[in-house]
Amino acid sequence: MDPMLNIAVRAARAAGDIIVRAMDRVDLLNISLKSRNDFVSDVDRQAEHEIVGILRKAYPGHAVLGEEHGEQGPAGSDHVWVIDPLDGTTNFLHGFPQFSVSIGQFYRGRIERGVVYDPLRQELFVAQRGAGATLNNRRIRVTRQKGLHGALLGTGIPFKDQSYIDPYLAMLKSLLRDAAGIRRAGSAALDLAYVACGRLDGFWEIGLQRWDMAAGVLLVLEAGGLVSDLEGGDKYFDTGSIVCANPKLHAPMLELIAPHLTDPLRGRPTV
Ligand code: 2AM
Ligand code: CA
Repeated sequence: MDPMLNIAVRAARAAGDIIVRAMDRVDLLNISLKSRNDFVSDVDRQAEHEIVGILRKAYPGHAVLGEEHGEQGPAGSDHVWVIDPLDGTTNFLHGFPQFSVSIGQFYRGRIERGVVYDPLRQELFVAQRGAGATLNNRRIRVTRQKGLHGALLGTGIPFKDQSYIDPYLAMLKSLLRDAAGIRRAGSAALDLAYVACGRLDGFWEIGLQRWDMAAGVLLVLEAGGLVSDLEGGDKYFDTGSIVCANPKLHAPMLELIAPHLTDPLRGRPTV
């Protein structure tokens, strides 16, 4: 395996071990609120500390951007690791078994490597630009689902700023008319991984952070899918809004989303 991916996988598994070990003592954890409905626990911080330690030891010249500790390492490095130590913290704190570790590696601003790890199911999703995407070492691909009829979609419901709830619900209403079903599982990184491996036909969400998306975006692209912002452009990392699906389903999803776009949604909503 590519040496950088190898390190990323080791770091993701180490963080996953910390998370799983903590699962049966969630009631003893120190939990605080970062902002409305946005929780963080000791486990998030410990898992991030572990990942950063492994990455920085292997690559002291690389920078790291983590959800909990922000930026570390040399400023201006060409290599930046973008990590979410526990994606789906709310699920984790409720014992709802859907969360993941997400590690993406950028070179000169472009995502090159991505690892999403589900420590409960021990499912390891890995992607490298130009080299495809795998789940537990087996090649994965997006589905061939042609349109919305019969499609299974994933999404995220805005949880912070309620002012986005109306346009979001209008989108949801349009999409669920034809879809076979819509799931809100609570870990954006895993949702993206599920699109990549064909468990979901498509996914959209507004107000994500770079660390929620980085690795998952590359998984979808390398599995043959399309990724865009709500308007079909490539500003998903800047706007935090994302639509992804197999190439045949992506345009029909954008078409149903377009009538409900408001000006704030074209920018960077903090949902
Ligand atoms: P997090 O657990 O790393 O914060 C799904 O909507 C995404 O939003 C998840 O990737 C999750 O990442 C983030 N999120 C933060 N707070 C949330 C909440 N209260 N409910 C659902 N998702 C939340
Ligand atoms: Ca996250």
